[in-house]
Amino acid sequence: MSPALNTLAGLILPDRGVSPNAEDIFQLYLLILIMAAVVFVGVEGLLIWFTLKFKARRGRVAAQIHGNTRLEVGWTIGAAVILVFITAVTFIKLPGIKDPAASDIDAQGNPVAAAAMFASTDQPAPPRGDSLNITVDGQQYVWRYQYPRQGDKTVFAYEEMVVPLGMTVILRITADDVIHSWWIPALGGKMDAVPGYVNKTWFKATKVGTYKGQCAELCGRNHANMTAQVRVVPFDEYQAWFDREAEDIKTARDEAARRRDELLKQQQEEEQQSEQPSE
Ligand SMILES: [Cu+2]
Repeated sequence: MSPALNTLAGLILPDRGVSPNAEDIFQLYLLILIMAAVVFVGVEGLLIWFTLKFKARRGRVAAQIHGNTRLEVGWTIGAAVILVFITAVTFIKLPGIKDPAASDIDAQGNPVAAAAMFASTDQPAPPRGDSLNITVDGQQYVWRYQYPRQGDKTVFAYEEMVVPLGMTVILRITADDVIHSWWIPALGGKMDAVPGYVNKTWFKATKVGTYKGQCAELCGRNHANMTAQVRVVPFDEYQAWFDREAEDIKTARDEAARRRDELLKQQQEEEQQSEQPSE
């Protein structure tokens, strides 16, 4: 595409999806946009043409017309057909948006064969069960991500989520204080983060990169600063990041525990000293 066309597309189109659900949303948007554009150009074109063709002229008398059954039935049926078509396509696309796709890799990062899409009324486990389950917690004004433990390693992160390429990532979304909304446009639709309730959504990134988003529910005075990004990296890089984070968190925890013990001991010593009668 030429630069001018690209700029125009950037203005009127949402981010191109790099996750199957985001791509389905993009295609639905594009389909409805094109149909709406055809209707818009048709209606406005006729309007402008009629305004010029039938404008007032000296000596001309306007015809008085009352109803046209064929035309009226025609545009009623036409509009109905368009709506039924959009509804049908939407329902065809919905399962692919809602239900997690099969992961391209397993928990050890080994590639697995692609599996078929499927439909369900609630979010089921992805086919074959391979997934990375991350809890997303909205807090005024930051996103917190809790990763599943690997052995004795625990990892959490703020603001930036790091995930492996091709892995189906299941998000369990909740909030601590007020309602927030998780949204990384390139990776799928919005999902509300509600205190005391868990909403589920998912994505499977098909391209390495950093995808930005931001809280999509006005949640307080710093709402605008509540950004989020997902960094998609090859599996080995992800595992290295996970191990490093786990190590850092463990070091920080050990250090905090050591300081706590130290303070406790100091306090006990002071108490003992004050109990001793002064001479
Ligand atoms: Cu928020």
